[in-house]
Amino acid sequence: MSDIKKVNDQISIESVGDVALVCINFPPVNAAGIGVREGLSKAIETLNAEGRVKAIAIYAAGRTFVAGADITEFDKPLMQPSLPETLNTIEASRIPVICVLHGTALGGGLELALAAHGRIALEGTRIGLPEVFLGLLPGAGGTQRLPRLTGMAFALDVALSGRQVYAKEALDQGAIDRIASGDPRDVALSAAQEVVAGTLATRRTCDLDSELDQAAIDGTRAMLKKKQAHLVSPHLIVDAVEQSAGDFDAGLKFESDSFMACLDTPQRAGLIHAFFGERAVSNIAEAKGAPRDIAKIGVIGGGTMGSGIATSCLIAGYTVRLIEVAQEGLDRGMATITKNLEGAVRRSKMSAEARDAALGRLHPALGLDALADVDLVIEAVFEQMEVKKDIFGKLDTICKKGAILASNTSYLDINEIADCTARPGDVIGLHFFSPAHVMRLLEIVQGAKTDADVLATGFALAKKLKKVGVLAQVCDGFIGNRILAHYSKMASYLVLDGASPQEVDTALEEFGFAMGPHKVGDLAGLDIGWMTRKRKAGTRDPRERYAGDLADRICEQGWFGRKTGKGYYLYDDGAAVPPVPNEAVAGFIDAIRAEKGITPKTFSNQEIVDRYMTAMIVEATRVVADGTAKRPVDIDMVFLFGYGFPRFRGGPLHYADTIGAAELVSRIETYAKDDEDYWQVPDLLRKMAADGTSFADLNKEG
Ligand code: T1G
Repeated sequence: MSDIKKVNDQISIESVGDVALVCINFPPVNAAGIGVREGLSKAIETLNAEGRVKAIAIYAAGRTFVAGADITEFDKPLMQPSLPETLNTIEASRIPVICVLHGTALGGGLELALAAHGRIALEGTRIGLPEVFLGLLPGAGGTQRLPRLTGMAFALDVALSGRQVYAKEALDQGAIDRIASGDPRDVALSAAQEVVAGTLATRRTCDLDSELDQAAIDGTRAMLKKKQAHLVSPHLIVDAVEQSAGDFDAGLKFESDSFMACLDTPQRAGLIHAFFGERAVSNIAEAKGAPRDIAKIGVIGGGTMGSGIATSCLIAGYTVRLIEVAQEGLDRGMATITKNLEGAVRRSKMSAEARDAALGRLHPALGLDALADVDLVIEAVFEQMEVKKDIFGKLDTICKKGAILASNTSYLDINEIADCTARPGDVIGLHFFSPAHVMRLLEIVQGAKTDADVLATGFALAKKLKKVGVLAQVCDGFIGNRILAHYSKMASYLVLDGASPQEVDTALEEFGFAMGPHKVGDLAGLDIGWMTRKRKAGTRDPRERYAGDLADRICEQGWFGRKTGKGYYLYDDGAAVPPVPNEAVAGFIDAIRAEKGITPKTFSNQEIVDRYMTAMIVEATRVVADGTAKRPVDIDMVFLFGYGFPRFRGGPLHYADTIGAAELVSRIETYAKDDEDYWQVPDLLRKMAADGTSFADLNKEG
């Protein structure tokens, strides 16, 4: 016989004999919002005051146990009880309290479980402390309680990596006490009854000791100094875990103070913007239509892009037909896909069985006729309009009615391609980023005649491929490459005007980029840009300052970067040593400056960052203003997921808000004194400066 009583909209108590089951029900992920916190506190206080039951089990309804604090509350005033207070109430309960976990018990959700006197996880449960992804540290006892159960080394690994830990590992490490199967409520009932029967031991985590593991602490500090010096929260996580070796309450206080310090950092704002932005970009009307059914995908082109796209589709479970024009190319593509899948197994991204199944769904073929029965074609051949138009003209007659015809072009006009078919409504741009089976960005390019369900299918495909789909309108370079084409000139201008390539790279790496633009160019191959410049030579605007002098001179030596051992830097074949500047480049720079009568200036790191970032922001503003991108947040996500923009900065336009439109306008006007053609204030930015509005305001307007 059970009696269910609602504490509030999120929390209910079910009394069954001498145990009580507390159910959390706050869709979609049972985030620990104010209602959950109030309800849990009240439930525990009431049950202790009544003293009727001998054990309490907390579980959650829906898809997952508590997935963390309610991130939407972070920009609002703190509402009591805080999560730490709620968890301390649970831990102090006279009646033993256990938690039953399922789905993803993350952040505050895991901390809730750690504050209980015992933990049971259903099979398939994952636990984790992803606060570090948000520029935070566990702020509700995680840094104090987890080490008491598992030791410092595991606690540091989990809190700093933010990774999700499967139940088996969590059990082995002592973070949970048992793995069970069944419905969360039924497992909660039987576990509570076991507590009463004495067959399931319980103890307060705060009563345990956390043994100082100095080696783990010191080793972690050394790693962070090298890899994450510019981030705030990881270092505080180590400090807090170290404090767990001391007095529990003092440790909680240290953790709380550290958490509040992180809450105010621009890094936290940037990372939270990234978290919600990743979801917002596909949460748009264009993505909501009913998608077409896709099961078989044809990929045309077995080169780097085509193989990467095919790999991504295979990993997602699709059947893939790989098309090439010659057997050699087809064999090369098949070999690349096989290697990509082996890599996925090696990185534990897929099992060996899944790899074999994927290879079983891969069907190579010569010629386009093999595409008659596919649901979607993704063309990934050479970036030449004539080649693409010829292919799409043939696909139009070969492919079945309703098949979607997509081009992976990185900048060509989708409308021109669509118009060489009798079915422009079925044509769309799906711009993947190399390596396509690793990079998460997918620019979904809407042609003027692309059907609504085709667009929706693009977003559904992105989700299935675990990619971040961003809507882009047709223009040269769409969103990312159009903006890149503008600000990459700034890196060249800075070098011609006085900085060295390595000074530009160092300044931008200190800003947070993993690699500066010259190292990126060397990695990608300088010949790619060289070919583009030569292709565009005839149409280049004579008024514009040419940015390719130095790169052309380097390429004319046959130096294309890492693949030739020489570029802006020198590369020691296979050696793990960092690249050293190519001294010959300095000679080219001096010669070009002399030819152009340039007196070199000195640029501080900040000046380099300011000019480079302002150039990026200028073109990004234009891309928002002309509607190529739907909102500023869409551009931010393009740069986080496709261009290695430092995630803690939130993206170029989130970063722009930390400077402000008025200051940006003033900077551009100052720079324009040296080059008024390159430096022009976008009308939208001037309006924002006049109105005192931000890109965040534009995001809200949608
Ligand atoms: N708070 C508020 N909303 C959240 C949320 C959260 N913690 N997590 C997810 N959502 C929303 C999300 O925005 C989306 O909304 C919907 O739920 C489905 O999410 C004190 C301070 C749990 C693995 O960082 O990793 O605890 O778009 O699309 O792919 O120490 O959500 O539908 O309107 O991602 O199945 C720590 C973040 C917080 C976990 C599910 N926790 N969430 O993935 O669904 S800080 C996290 C996730 C903290 C304490 C600290 C994932 C997921 P909408 P979704 P999913």
